[in-house]
Amino acid sequence: MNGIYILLGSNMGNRLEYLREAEKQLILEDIKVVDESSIYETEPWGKSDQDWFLNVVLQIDTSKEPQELLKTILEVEERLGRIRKAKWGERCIDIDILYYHDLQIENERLTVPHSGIEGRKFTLIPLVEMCPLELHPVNGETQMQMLAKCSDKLDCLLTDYKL
Ligand code: PH2
Ligand code: MG
Ligand code: MG
Repeated sequence: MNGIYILLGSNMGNRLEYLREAEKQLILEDIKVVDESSIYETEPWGKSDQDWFLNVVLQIDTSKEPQELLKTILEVEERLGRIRKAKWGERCIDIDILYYHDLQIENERLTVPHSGIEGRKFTLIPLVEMCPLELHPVNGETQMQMLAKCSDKLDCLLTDYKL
């Protein structure tokens, strides 16, 4: 995997505004957005009794090491008013690190590559759009191969929303 990829998600309030504001705040924190996927409207994964999400993947560039990037992301989530309730439950903004080049990290705060990539179409579809042939550093598969194998049947609809 060449690049740092993050996933933004929102399923509360003005979802598109939350995604836009999150991107703005990240840019203010010395994070450069190199590329962005389309925005997808996605059926809630893991906990179905909640509203649909908007999801988008950003490729970013930053001099921040992973732990420092995570700290910035948590600060931005907090600034946007995120309140942590149920696992997989509704949130006005969620920002997850998917890949940090080929780095593999596993500690109590952070798992990179993100452990949910292979099982979630709302993550794989935007990744396939951006970098179909990049390899997952642990399983060695391309984004496309993972999507082809993915058993997630939840809807992931292309929108024409723009950040
Ligand atoms: N995030 C979750 C749980 N479920 N479902 C969709 N569609 N999109 C998400 O971003 C999402 C989810 C936990 O972070
Ligand atoms: Mg998440
Ligand atoms: Mg998160």
